[in-house]
Amino acid sequence: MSQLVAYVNYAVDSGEHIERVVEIYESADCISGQNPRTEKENANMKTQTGADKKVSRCYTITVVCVVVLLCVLLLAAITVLWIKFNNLTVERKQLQTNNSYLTNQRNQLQKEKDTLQRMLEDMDTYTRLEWKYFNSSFYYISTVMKNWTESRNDCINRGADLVIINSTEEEEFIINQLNNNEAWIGLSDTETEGMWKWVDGSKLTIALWHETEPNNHNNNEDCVKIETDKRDKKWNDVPCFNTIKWICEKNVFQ
Ligand code: GN1
Ligand code: CA
Repeated sequence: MSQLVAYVNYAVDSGEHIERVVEIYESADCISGQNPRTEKENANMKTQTGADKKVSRCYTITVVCVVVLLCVLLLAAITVLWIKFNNLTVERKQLQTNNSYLTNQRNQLQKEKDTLQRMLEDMDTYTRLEWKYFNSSFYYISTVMKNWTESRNDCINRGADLVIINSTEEEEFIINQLNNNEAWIGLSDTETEGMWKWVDGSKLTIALWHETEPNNHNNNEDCVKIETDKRDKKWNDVPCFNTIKWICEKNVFQ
């Protein structure tokens, strides 16, 4: 049902011309088919249609404005998010770089910690075993006598090796510990005659031979002992099968 407002003219007794408004409710179908509008009705309808158009235009403009505003806001939001995303990407790359750097640092520190831990444990162990400490190394002087190879094996079994002498200070320290005895040191030319090598494969850094040594006496002297009981307390090459005491060395950094 729709509402139709109609103006009806009445002639009354007093001769006055009165207009009354009558509200008629009827179906739209009925209006279109059976009751053609009067001119006034049509004019009124036109007036209403114009107002509707204005309202409609106003509504359209409002909707367009809102849509444009929303688009602008959306664009702004996308731009802000894009900038933030790029910043986060850069930040993430930096964090990844930092992370790998810190991971390396941590691994390195972990290795250093393990080394120091092992050193402390070694120091504790060799101190309890009453090995003598000098300049980052512990020294053990045997109480029994063996040939050069067996002596070396004994040192290895103790977590060490035959002593390697790198300085006159170290030599003096060892001589003081030997108490006028002689002992094997970790020097030999078993592989090639005359090519003296320490047990770690290194060559001589200092040569503390007695003045007439090494002489490879009887062409059978490939192993070296340190002599403190006679002459000038220095090195002499002798047969490797001789049995004497020996000196082991454990460097805390190895
Ligand atoms: C000789 O003299 P003695 O025993 O201290 C030799 C050494 C040999 C050693 C072998 C001057 O020393 O070179 O290694 O025998 N000394 C000389 O036992 O020939
Ligand atoms: Ca000799």
